[in-house]
Amino acid sequence: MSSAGPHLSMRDVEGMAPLIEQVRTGNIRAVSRLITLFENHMDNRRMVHLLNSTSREATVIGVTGYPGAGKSTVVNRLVSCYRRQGLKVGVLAVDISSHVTGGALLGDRIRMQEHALDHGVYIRSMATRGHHGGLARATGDAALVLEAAGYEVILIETVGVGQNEIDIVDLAPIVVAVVAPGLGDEVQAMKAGLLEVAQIVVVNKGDLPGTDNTLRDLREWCPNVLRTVATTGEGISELAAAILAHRPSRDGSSVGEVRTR
Ligand SMILES: Nc1nc2c(ncn2[C@@H]2O[C@H](COP(=O)(O)OP(=O)(O)O)[C@@H](O)[C@H]2O)c(=O)[nH]1
Ligand SMILES: [Mg+2]
Repeated sequence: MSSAGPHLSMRDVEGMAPLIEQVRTGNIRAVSRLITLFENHMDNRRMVHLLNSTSREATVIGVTGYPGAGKSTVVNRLVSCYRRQGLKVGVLAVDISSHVTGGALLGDRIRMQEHALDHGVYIRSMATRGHHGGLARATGDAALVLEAAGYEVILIETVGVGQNEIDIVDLAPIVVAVVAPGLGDEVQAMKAGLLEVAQIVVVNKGDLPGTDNTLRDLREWCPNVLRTVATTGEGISELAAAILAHRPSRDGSSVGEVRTR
């Protein structure tokens, strides 16, 4: 591709047809290349139109919550669970402040190693480039690429609920909020925000003291509160089933597309 600017010419986009064809066959290198193109040419809507015409149906799940709540551990377990059901799974780990969470991401990579040789799993971290809206768009575009490549479940991990959160509700029709017990005031403070975005609330680290209190507390606010111990896998198959049960019916809009409000 000749153009290096943010905008691609029509010729550039037409020249990508073979790449998109490879994506459709599930070619992992083509998937990576196309996601990188989206990251580098965020403003270009033409590529999205090309992809839209090739999209299938994926279940896109947002997983959000404070750092350390256990999101990555839960996601890793969900990947195994959906793989056992024979589903192809994509993971997009949205890294909003890489300088702070660099260590955590490294840990994530090590944890995800068990899926490294599984061709039914695609894992990618999406790093901040420019403003949050751009990151949200690139992540939505990446979800579209994965969907076109035949991934049936797409998990988007993002830090929240706070100011830095990308608008996960715009990307994922199902949002799972992960909290750890004993957060006290933190849980109180995030309750309202949680319930605004999450269909399912997970109290992870259910092996720790304070779990029952946190569960009771959250159940007064939200009908779907589950307990997990992601380190052992306890409660994960129930969570996986609850997520699929909450899959919204199709309204014709494309999954992963950033909706405008
Ligand atoms: N005790 C306990 N620790 C957990 C559980 N789930 C995750 N952890 C640990 O909590 C830490 C943070 O987990 P991580 O998945 O990276 O959290 P994230 O920042 O939300 O993605 C790691 O050391 C995990 O091993 C759990 O169910 N129980
Ligand atoms: Mg994480």
